[in-house]
Amino acid sequence: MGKMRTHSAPWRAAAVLASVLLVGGVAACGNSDTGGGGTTDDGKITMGFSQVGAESGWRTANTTSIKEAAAAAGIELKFDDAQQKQENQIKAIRNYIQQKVDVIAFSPVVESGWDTVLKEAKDADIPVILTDRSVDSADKSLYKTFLGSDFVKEGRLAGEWLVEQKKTASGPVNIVELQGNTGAAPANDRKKGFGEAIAANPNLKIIASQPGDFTRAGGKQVMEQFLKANKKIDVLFAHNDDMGLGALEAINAAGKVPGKDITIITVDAVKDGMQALADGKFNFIAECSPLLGPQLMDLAKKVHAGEEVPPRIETEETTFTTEQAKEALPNRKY
Ligand code: GYE
Repeated sequence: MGKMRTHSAPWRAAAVLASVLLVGGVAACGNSDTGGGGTTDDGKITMGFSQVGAESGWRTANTTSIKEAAAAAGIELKFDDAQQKQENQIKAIRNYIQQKVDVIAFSPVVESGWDTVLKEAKDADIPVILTDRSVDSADKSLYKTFLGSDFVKEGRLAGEWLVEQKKTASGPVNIVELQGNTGAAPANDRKKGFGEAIAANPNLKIIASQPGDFTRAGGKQVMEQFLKANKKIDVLFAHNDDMGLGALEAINAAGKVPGKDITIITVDAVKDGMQALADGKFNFIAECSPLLGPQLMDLAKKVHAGEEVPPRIETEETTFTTEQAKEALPNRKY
């Protein structure tokens, strides 16, 4: 008996520990809406979505589109706002892997540095869909598809319009550029497309180019610097409407007339941008549609069912002049 007693204390401690762990485990599972499994008992698909942030009108419209489309498609959405930080996105994706969601979708804030976490999702057999922005991973098997715009094309359309406008210019045309957040696909690609297009006319020169992080505050602040440092600015190319709208304040404060003294070209065509264009403060917008929700939910259903999907699905978009903006504005959804 005595012997048993001496053994029973550590054994009991181990048993208590085991039951604590067990209860902890059950509690952890209880916290997850999926009960630790992928598809819930009612057959609902669960999607874990990591959003870039809420930096622009485009982003807000994109988030609304995704939430509404998930509800309409009967998909349970777990949504995380990464506040423009890659580390937050990686954390959210790891959480989704742990929760064993059925599908992970995300819009990568920057292009590089995703291989490790994408590999973890692949090893866990959870399909990943890239939406809006892409990654630069060489291994394309790390994700099922990329749904979004052709950002190089948007930059090129903006540049081609400017080349046409300035075809009779006899002297230098000084351009300043407000870039999106450093390392983001739309910042890299819009810069590339625009640069390639304006190379057609050696008079067109980018004299300054800085990130304004796709925000109004960033656009205003960087435009102020541009105006201080450069006497003659003929054109502003902003990688999105919000930065262009922020820049309007700086241009007005400097006593210049936006749309006249400085030609303004942006990308997105959200309502506030279209209004500025209709009012003649902007001169041209290359559209980028944020309404990706319905297509994303369709793709989620397909990859969940094991169906093949095309590796790249491009959003359809157009461009707007002032006249076209006036016509389109009343029916604009975002
Ligand atoms: O143009 C900008 C947003 O990734 C296409 O991100 C998106 C861009 C969009 O902040 O307004």
